[in-house]
Amino acid sequence: MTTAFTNTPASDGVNPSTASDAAHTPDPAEMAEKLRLWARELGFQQLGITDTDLDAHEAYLSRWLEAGHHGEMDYMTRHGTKRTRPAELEPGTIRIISVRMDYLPPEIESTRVLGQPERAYVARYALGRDYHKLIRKRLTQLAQKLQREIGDFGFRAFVDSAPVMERALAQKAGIGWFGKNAMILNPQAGSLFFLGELYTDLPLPVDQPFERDHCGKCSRCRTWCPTGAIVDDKVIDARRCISYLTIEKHGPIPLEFRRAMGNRVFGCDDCQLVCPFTRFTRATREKDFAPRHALDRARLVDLFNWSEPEFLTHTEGSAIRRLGYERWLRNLAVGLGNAPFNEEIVSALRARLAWPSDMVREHVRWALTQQYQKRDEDHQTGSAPLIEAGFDDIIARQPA
Ligand code: B12
Ligand code: SF4
Ligand code: SF4
Repeated sequence: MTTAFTNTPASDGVNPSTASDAAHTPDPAEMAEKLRLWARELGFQQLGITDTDLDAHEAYLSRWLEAGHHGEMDYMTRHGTKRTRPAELEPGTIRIISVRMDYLPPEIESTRVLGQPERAYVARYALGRDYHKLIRKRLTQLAQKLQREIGDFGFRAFVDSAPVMERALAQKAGIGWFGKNAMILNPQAGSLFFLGELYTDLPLPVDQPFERDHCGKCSRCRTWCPTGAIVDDKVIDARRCISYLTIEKHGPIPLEFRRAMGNRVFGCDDCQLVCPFTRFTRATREKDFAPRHALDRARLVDLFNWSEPEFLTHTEGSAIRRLGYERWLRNLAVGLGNAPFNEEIVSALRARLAWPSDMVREHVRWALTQQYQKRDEDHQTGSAPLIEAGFDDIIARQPA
C-alpha cells in the first residue's frame, strides 16, 4: 500500500497547492466520466465504480475459509471483517473504483509450451516486471489527476496483496462475471487481466453490476484443471491448485500432485487457456509485461542450472523473486521429473543431490526416480499436452 487515505498526495511530484487552485464544485457524473477517460490514458482497459456492500461475499468467504480451502495462506484468515467491509479497512470509504489491466504480451505461445514437457511453463502474468508497483502507481496518478481538478479527497490504492475482495468488487463494478473457474471474465476480453482498486470517500455514481453469467453449460475449466482444484462452480480449493502449490506453498509439494503439475513451474493458466472467452484476449502494450530472460519458453534444465546469484539477478523486479531460490529449485525439479528421459536432465539433477536443503534434495531424488523409470521403460511421457483440449494457441496480437 503506497498511498495513505489522506487529503495530501504524498508522491509522484504533485504539488498539493495546485489542487485547491483548480478546485471547483464537482459534479459526480462528470467526475466518473473523467476517471474513465484518464484510466484509458493511464493504460487501464476498463474502470467501474461500486459501493461497499459485500454481504453476500462475506458469506462465500467464510464458507471457503471454514472448508480450509486457503491451506497455508494464513493472511486470508487475518484482518477480521476488514476484507469484506471496506470502510473498516479504510475509514471513510463509500465508493470503490475497480480497474482492469490486460497483461498478455503479444505473440506469446502458451498452449504449445505446455505441450513441450522439456520447457518450463511460467504463468503468463509473471513473465515480465512485477505488476503491483506499476498498477498502484497508475491508480495513484489517476486519483491525483482528479485531485488537481476538484481539490482534495481521500483515496487509497490497492492491488492484490491487501485484504480486499478484488473479484467481488470488480463484478459489482461491472467489469465482468465470476466464471466457473472463479476468475472475473469479460465477454470481450477473457480473463487474462489484473484487477486494482481505489477506495475513496467521493460520492461517485455507481455502475451496474455485471449480472449476466456467460458460462452457460460450459464447464471446460472444471474438466481440464489438471489437479481437480475447481471443487464447485466458482470455488477453488487452493490446496489442490497448481498456482498455490508452486507460488504460495512452503515445504514439499504433496506427491499426489507432482505428476499432474507437468511443466508448470510458477503458477498455472490452464483453466483460462481452455476457456472459450480467452480467444478474445487483447495484447498488452505495457513494455514492463514483456517476457524477460525468455521465460515464456525457457528450457527447464537451463532454469534449474541458474546459480543463486543468477536467480537473484534474473528475477530482480519480477514476482518470481519472492519465491526464493529453494522453492524455485523445488518446482523445477518436479518439472524435470515429468520431462522425458534425457541425460542432460539427469546430470543437472545429480549435481544437486547434495544440496543443503532437505526439501530440494527430496524433490531432486523424486525427479531422478521418475527419470530412471522412464529410461527403463523407454516411456517418454511428459505433461499431458493441453492441445488435446481442442484449442489452438491463444496468441494475442498487438492492438492496432
Ligand atoms: C488468494 C488468491 C489466490 C489463491 C486462491 C485462489 C482463489 N480462488 O481464491 C491462489 C494462490 C490459488 C490464486 C491463484 C490464482 N490467482 Co489469485 N488471488 C488471490 C487473492 C489474493 C485473494 C482471492 C480471494 O479473496 N479468495 C477467497 C475466495 C473465497 O474468493 P474467490 O475465489 O474470488 O471466490 C469468490 C467466488 O467463489 C464468489 N462466489 C462463490 N459462490 C458464488 C455464487 C455466485 C452466484 C456468485 C456471483 C459468486 C460466488 O464468492 C467468492 C468471494 O467473493 C486475489 C487478490 C485479492 N486481494 O482479491 C488474487 C487474484 C484473485 N488472483 C488473480 C490471478 C491472476 C490468479 C491466477 C490466474 C494466477 C496464476 N496464473 O497462477 C490463479 C488463478 C486460480 C483461480 N482459478 O482462481 C487475480 C484474478 C484476476 C481475474 N481476472 O479474476 C487476482 C484478483 C489478483 C489481481 N489483483 O489481479 N490466487
Ligand atoms: S490455476 Fe490451474 S490448478 Fe488452479 S484451478 Fe486453474 S487449472 Fe486448476
Ligand atoms: S471454461 Fe467455460 S465454464 Fe469455465 S469460465 Fe470459461 S466459459 Fe465459464
